[in-house]
Amino acid sequence: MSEAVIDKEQGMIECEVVRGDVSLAPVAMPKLEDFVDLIQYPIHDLSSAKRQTLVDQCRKELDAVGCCHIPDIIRPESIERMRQEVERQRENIYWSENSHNPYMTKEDTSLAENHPARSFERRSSGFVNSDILEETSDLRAIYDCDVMVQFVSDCLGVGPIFRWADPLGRNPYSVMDEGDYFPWHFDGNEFTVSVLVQEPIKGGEFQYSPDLRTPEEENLEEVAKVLAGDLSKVHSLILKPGDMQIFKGRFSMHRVTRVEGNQSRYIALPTYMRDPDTVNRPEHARQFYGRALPIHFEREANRPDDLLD
Ligand SMILES: O=C(O)CCC(=O)C(=O)O
Ligand SMILES: [Fe+2]
Repeated sequence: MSEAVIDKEQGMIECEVVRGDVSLAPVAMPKLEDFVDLIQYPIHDLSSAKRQTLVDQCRKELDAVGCCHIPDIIRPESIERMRQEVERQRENIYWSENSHNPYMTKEDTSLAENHPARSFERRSSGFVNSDILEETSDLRAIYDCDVMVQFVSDCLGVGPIFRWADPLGRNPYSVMDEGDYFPWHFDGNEFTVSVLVQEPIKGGEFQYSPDLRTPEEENLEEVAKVLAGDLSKVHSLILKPGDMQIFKGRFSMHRVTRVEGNQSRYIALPTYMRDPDTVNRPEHARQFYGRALPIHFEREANRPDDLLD
């Protein structure tokens, strides 16, 4: 649970993270300045001209190419703490070696053979699911902080937004070892923040086709073109550890190219939605995060839009 306090005179937001029973022995939780470079990026100070310039720039990039990139916003010490968390969680990673289509739905042979939902690619990658993040995890603190939610909302020009209700997918680490590949897909959530934690020696490049579909239009023809190898409208983003990107994963189809070399790629993925209740479809949860929970079945009929998924 977290609380943001807005000081109206100063226009400042303080981020206070409160968790569990306060009478228990205190746990050292990272504070905003422990993970964000607030000197270069004063995202906590609503009255700051520097913040406004940053938000304007992000909005422009999101409108132009469906994604914005903020270099070096997360402090190196925080990146190192997240890297160590992933290493400690190695044995708890859910690894997948399934084939999936861009919508994470089961094969439907009643569809035409050239329908994108019948195009399956093999994924090999893993997740440290959100439900097993450590209590003092920097990723958890970043996600719990209302300053971050407000900042992402301002950059997107969409508000209010909420942390995703999906207990597995809301803020996982995605892990890719040598040879792993994450195929083209749309996300179950609308907006994702990515923070690269460890870069591979080669490959592991994030590629996306901006705003390929809308809540009203699947745009199957263009989706099929990308799946067939037409990269003419595809963008690549080279991230460095500590960089942050914001992108619209439900509408921009994306993938991560094969990781080459013996250094794994780790990335933190806090996610956001316009509604506070929907979660992944059970099949999507199963394919991405290894299992579907009762909440995925209970809320299956409750969708954010009418898209295939
Ligand atoms: O690893 C990434 O950069 C993106 C992973 C991804 O697309 C996802 O988890 O849905
Ligand atoms: Fe994704």
